[in-house]
Amino acid sequence: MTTDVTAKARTLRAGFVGGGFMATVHSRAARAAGAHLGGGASSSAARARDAVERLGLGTAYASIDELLADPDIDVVHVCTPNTTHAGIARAVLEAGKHVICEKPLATSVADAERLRTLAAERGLVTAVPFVYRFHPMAREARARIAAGETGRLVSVHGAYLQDWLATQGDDDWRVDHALGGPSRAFADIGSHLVDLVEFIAGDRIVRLNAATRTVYDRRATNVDISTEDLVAVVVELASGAVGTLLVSQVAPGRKNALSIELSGTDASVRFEQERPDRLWVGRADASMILERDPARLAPDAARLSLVPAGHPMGYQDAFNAFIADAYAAIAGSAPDGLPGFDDGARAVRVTEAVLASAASRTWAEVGA
Ligand code: SOE
Repeated sequence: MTTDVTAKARTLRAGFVGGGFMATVHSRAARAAGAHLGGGASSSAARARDAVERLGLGTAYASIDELLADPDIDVVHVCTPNTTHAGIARAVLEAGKHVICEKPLATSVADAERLRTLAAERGLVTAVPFVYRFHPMAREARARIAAGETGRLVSVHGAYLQDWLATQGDDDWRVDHALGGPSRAFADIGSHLVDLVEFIAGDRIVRLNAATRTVYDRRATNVDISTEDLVAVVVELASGAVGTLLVSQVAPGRKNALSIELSGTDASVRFEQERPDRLWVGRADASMILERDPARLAPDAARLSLVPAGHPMGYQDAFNAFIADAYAAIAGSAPDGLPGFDDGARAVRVTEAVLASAASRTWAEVGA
């Protein structure tokens, strides 16, 4: 059954696959954007009923196929374990529906590229939640770099550190290669870091050299763990700038510490996800911290600034802005900076290069 994919006058109807933390965040954002929450599916009918009840999603579908066959669903949010993303996203597109798919979009470049091609052929809107792009101060950093304020980009210094897997007792489906895929820390959070660096810099990583470590090869329920707990990467960008990225899920005390610092010949900018309403602008003579104030921000940053100065914004706000833009794209507009399957595939390509470099202990070319 194919849904009419043209811009609709009626309220957008959203369906959800999965019922964990990300489905919760997606459904809150969908509600905030004014969608009708049509229903949910999961790996079993019982799990679907549970998710639908907890999240207030409407119909509990017995299967994903049943959800996809419902002509009343216009857009499907895919919030399932990593190795299932590509297959479900493909089925959504084949059902003629728009798709918002969690990262990693796929666990191989070949699968990600096939999805990209299919989405383009079908003319459907695709989105991947690289949501840190939606913090106003991240947009402000991007606008300042694009305007030439920082001069020629020379270096990039980024980190994404978490501790929810810091002890051997910590466990999760992401640790299981069969559900999480061949890369864990990098696919899960390194992908956000790469996306944000490239988005803010307006530049691309062209080659890299990575070292990975699996600190615990056994955890509470998972044994013979092959996926990485942490990764250190040296990168070269197309512009000639160089940089380092550290990605870890075993950094005690760090909850969701994504930070990026980009230095040009004239100035630096630094953005920290845990203090998202601030941007550090570094200069040799006088550095400053800009506090978010929509009246003083670049237009794109002001657009995403939902509340006035002094009223803090955070993670769910960024997510809400992402979903609002994805829905606006479905309604026919073209919001700047909406991450789609092109960007999802790009992150998969960088992830694959990280694993290849770490395995061979040599530099890896990232490709276009
Ligand atoms: C867990 O590492 C996680 O929820 C990621 O999967 C999200 O992408 C990130 O935004 C927060 O941490």
